Amino acid sequence: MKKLTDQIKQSVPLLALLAGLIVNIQAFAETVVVEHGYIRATIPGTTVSSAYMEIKNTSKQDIVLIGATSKVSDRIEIHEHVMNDEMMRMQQRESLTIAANDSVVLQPSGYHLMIFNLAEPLKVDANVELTLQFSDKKTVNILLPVQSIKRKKQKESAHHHHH
Ligand SMILES: [Cu+2]
Repeated sequence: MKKLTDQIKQSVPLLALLAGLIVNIQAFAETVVVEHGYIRATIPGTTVSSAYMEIKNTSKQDIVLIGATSKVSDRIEIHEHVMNDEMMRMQQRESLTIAANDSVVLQPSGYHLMIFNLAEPLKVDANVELTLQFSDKKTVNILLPVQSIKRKKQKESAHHHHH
């Protein structure tokens, strides 16, 4: 049982790598590299989730992310967290510019893709196809593994035991 769990854990970085490879297949996507991507598993009783990743723009022109689409949801928004009266709040952004030869990180408490109206819960170790929509009708397809925040914590503590 322990070995099986280890294998599942190891498959997560592999899938992130795969997401990167799939991105490279398309023409425009050759200049856009998505790494460390994942989607949060849904909390029981909710129909929302969020996606995180690092988007690298290796081209000499700025690119502008304007949204995302997926079969799992009809409403995905670009969000950011802002400090408001010493409270962290989420707000929608119309777009997210990734400067030439630069990258933007979508991460908890920062930028993220907010996924609403999930028809089915997202379960750990499933994969979700997402199409990133950029200005000028450019798109990049990515495959993101579903991860739970709980698992990440377990991973870290397991790592510490090795030392
Ligand atoms: Cu949000």
